[in-house]
Amino acid sequence: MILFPRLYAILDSSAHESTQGLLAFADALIASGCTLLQYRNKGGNARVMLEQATQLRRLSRAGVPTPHVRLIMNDRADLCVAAEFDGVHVGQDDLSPESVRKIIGPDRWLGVSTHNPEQLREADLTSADYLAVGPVFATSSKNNPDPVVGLEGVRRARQLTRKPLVAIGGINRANAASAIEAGADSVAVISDLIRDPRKSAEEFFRVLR
Ligand code: TZP
Ligand code: MG
Repeated sequence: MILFPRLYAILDSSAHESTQGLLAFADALIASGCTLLQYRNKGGNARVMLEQATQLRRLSRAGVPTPHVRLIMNDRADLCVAAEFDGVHVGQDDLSPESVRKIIGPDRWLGVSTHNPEQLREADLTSADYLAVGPVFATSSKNNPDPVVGLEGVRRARQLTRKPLVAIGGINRANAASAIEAGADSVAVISDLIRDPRKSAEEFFRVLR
């Protein structure tokens, strides 16, 4: 069983004007103690993605000996391996978990997004290392989001799996503790980290203790 960080920060390339902006954002999060970050780029230009991912990898390995920072690639197993990331996160329309596993090998982390109990039960039977459930609350960070599952969806998910469970979608500093109380091990966040990543991450850590 893996020890799962309470805060799972998502670096969404569309929220940043440049690669430098994305890297500065990641740097602030790492400086605040974030040890699990996902790179998400729905633009889908593979070359840009690999370039940004490679720079994130370099950044995460630079500097003071902070605890190991895990970088997770959204959607793309090939780019995970190419950029020497630590794992991949896939949804219901991406490669299947077992296909991803063949590409990334036994040691990297594999996460799977689920939006209802059926998907969660199915994902629980795979070699996924953690499962995500959501959107827990309304979100504007995802195109065509599935229906909101609420805290009740988190509670139900908790009953269906022993894998680490990540709550995602509309999670902010005000409601994060409620997602953990409902049974999540971790919260994945895009928008509530954007404006002031350092302050925001520190506040997440404070409320998630
Ligand atoms: N999957 C379900 S909701 C979501 C994703 C990628 C977006 C989460 O972003 P935010 O801004 O934290 O609601
Ligand atoms: Mg996906």
